Amino acid sequence: MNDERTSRPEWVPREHADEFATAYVKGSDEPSQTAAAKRWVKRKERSVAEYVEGVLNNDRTILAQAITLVESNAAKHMEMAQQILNALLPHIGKSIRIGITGVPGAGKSTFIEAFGQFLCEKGHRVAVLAVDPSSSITGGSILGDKTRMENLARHPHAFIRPSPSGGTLGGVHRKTRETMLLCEAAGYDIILIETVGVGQSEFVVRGMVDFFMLLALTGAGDELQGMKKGIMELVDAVIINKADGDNKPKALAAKEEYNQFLHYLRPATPGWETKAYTCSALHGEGIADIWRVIATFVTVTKQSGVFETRRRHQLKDWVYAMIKDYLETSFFANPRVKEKLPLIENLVMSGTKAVTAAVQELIAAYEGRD
Ligand SMILES: Nc1nc2c(ncn2[C@@H]2O[C@H](COP(=O)(O)OP(=O)(O)O)[C@@H](O)[C@H]2O)c(=O)[nH]1
Ligand SMILES: [Mg+2]
Repeated sequence: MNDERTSRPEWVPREHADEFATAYVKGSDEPSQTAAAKRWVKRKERSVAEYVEGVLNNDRTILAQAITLVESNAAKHMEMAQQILNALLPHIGKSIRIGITGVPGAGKSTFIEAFGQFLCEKGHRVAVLAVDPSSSITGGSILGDKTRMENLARHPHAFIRPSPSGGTLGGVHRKTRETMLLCEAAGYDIILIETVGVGQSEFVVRGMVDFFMLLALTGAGDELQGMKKGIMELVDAVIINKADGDNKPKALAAKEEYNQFLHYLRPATPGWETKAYTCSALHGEGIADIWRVIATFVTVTKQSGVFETRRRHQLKDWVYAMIKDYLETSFFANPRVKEKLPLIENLVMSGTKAVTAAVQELIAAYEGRD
């Protein structure tokens, strides 16, 4: 009776097995994988035209699937993603792109939750993306953020996508940029990009947004010293967050301090004076003022042409960034280079081989001239 396909449930006592009429047919050992595979088959059946139509109709499921294609490293998916993006080209670029950086704990996610809801209530459609190079190592630090953006995530006019994981910063760069374009085609007119400011990520985000802001805390003196040199020259506004309760006087003092400091710096955007402002993301205070600042920025820079010029340069820079990323990946993935690298590295470190000679040898190996 106990053939291969039927089994007794675990709770049936072995010695009384015959008294129980219960038996079940063994299923697959990996039901979830089967389900995922089925979904994948279904997804694969979608044509480029269906993706394009779905994104343009702001079908969130199809938008999310199109983003998954963009995030995939498989050549087949990349090819399809490019066809989709090409078809969507006339519908992109019509949003305001805003980048937000700051140390962990500055309140970026809390700010985005408050700011995003404020914008949705004003009738905007808001997409929230993240550039988080650490997520590929830690397995996604944005996960905690998503729960913090609970209210915004539930809003029908908001779309939140965590940072793509894995790969080089260049890879994350491409994926985030293309995700942004898909969101624009889907009708999101405000794009918020959060970054933790690790490594080069603030340069990457500055290179894809119109307006870039730093979320700071009180105690500007300490913070300015600890902060990476140059960040202040990248931003269009410094927002002193947590200006509430006992912290408020300190926040106002910090604002003055930042303003004095900013006065001596070259502004990030020609014709725009970078200034400090205060807000309380937690209590939603100062949020409307920050939106007014951004709206003024957009008007001023569109009138002067700086807005459009920056976008054009960003496109050009993107071409070069992608070429560099491609070449770097291709170089280190080259089997000849891989074979030679550890030995040459050792020779250089032990002082037996000069750096330039080592590099020339590796490049020769890469180009097949060795
Ligand atoms: N008092 C106060 N706390 C805040 C404010 N904004 C954020 N926080 C708190 O600061 C902590 C870090 O916030 P979070 O948004 O996760 O920071 P992130 O790491 O920059 O994304 C959380 O405990 C927040 O509740 C604020 O305006 N006032
Ligand atoms: Mg966060």
